[in-house]
Amino acid sequence: MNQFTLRPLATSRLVLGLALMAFSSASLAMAESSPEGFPFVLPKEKPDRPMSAAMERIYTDFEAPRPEDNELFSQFKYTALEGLDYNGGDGTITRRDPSKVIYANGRYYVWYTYRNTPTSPKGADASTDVIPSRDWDLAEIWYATSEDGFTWEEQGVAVPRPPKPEVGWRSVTTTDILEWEGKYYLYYQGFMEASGKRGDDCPVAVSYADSPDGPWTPHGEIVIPNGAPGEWDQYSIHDPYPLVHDGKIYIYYKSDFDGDPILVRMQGLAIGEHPLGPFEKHPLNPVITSGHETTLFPYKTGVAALVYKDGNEHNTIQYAEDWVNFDVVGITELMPVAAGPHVPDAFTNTTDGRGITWGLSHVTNANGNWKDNHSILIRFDCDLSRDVHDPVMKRHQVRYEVTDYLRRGLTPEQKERILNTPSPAAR
Ligand code: AAL
Repeated sequence: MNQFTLRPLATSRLVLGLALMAFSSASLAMAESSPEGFPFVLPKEKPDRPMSAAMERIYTDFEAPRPEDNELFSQFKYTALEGLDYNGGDGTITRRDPSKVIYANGRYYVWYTYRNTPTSPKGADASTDVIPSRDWDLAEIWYATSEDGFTWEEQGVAVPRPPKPEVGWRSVTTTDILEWEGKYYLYYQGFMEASGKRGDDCPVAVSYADSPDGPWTPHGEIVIPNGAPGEWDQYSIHDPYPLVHDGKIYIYYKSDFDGDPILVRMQGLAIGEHPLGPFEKHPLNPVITSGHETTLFPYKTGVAALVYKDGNEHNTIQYAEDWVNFDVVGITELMPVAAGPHVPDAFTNTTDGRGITWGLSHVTNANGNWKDNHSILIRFDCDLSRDVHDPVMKRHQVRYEVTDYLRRGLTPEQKERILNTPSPAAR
């Protein structure tokens, strides 16, 4: 071995040393050539440095710069319910639009739209006194109870269709529950004609009881009326959703409006001091510009909302400190539709809302065949709670299978348009 041949260990140390020197001088050069770059470790608090609008936003609009730490972000997991029969899915039985889930008398309660008709829905023109126009036509409000939230026992009808011409004689649907001063109130859509004749038109009515098991007495009057002609909510007052805040009853609701070419769906708020009204619509209505069925829960001093299906801000979780002016605070996917969460502090007039971890929701056209159209109730779980931290729920990638992509293929018209559009090179 001559003096120029180095032992292997010495060689590797020399190479490593040279590499470290090269790296540090390169990084030093970078540092000297430009101001300090954004740090490698994402700051948990907003850093004091010039930032892009997007970087500013994750510190100003969201509770934390990353979803894993955002209490108002969650994925959703789903479980089939046990105990409810759907006639083999032939479309004659539907259960949909569940209420919030409450806990009373040592068990859980849920109310929902129940339709049991000789046929599946056949459209407004073919509808009769026994043939439904739509999935929620000729329906009643039924209820079920559960010990664990997974297996449910149907108890039967809570609010039947009243005789004509009382409000809801055609169909009573899409209910939600309020507990107030020891009494129970069910708010629901009261149809006076088959849905689809003009549109999905209805006001909101209410029934009350001393027990969640009834018997329920209809108030017999409209409690949230349709808007005046030309107003956004002139035809439909849907999805009444009561919460207690500031010693009052806040009822959020949805309306379908415009319709050129398709309906716009937004959500409003009506506030009352007594469960049977009067309720005053908020002057800033609509208060949520997107979404479909209403789903909200007290959170800290404000209220959070699950906003899904429609509008620019669908697939978002929103928050209003003042219960009126909502901001997007989370973005998620595969959200529960028509969700009725278990909200333990829905009626406690809380200023320290704890959030939610589960509830019931629905899936429409449950067997994928509009000929047998019906909906089913399912359970959803999430971590939108200040008292739970479930990292699995905080994952921000919902995995879809190849089949999920491929079953959303082009329509024949789209394929034809694409094939008949010359490529830029051919123009
Ligand atoms: C639901 C709700 C209301 C509508 C119809 C039944 O998802 O928005 O209840 O009227 O669809």
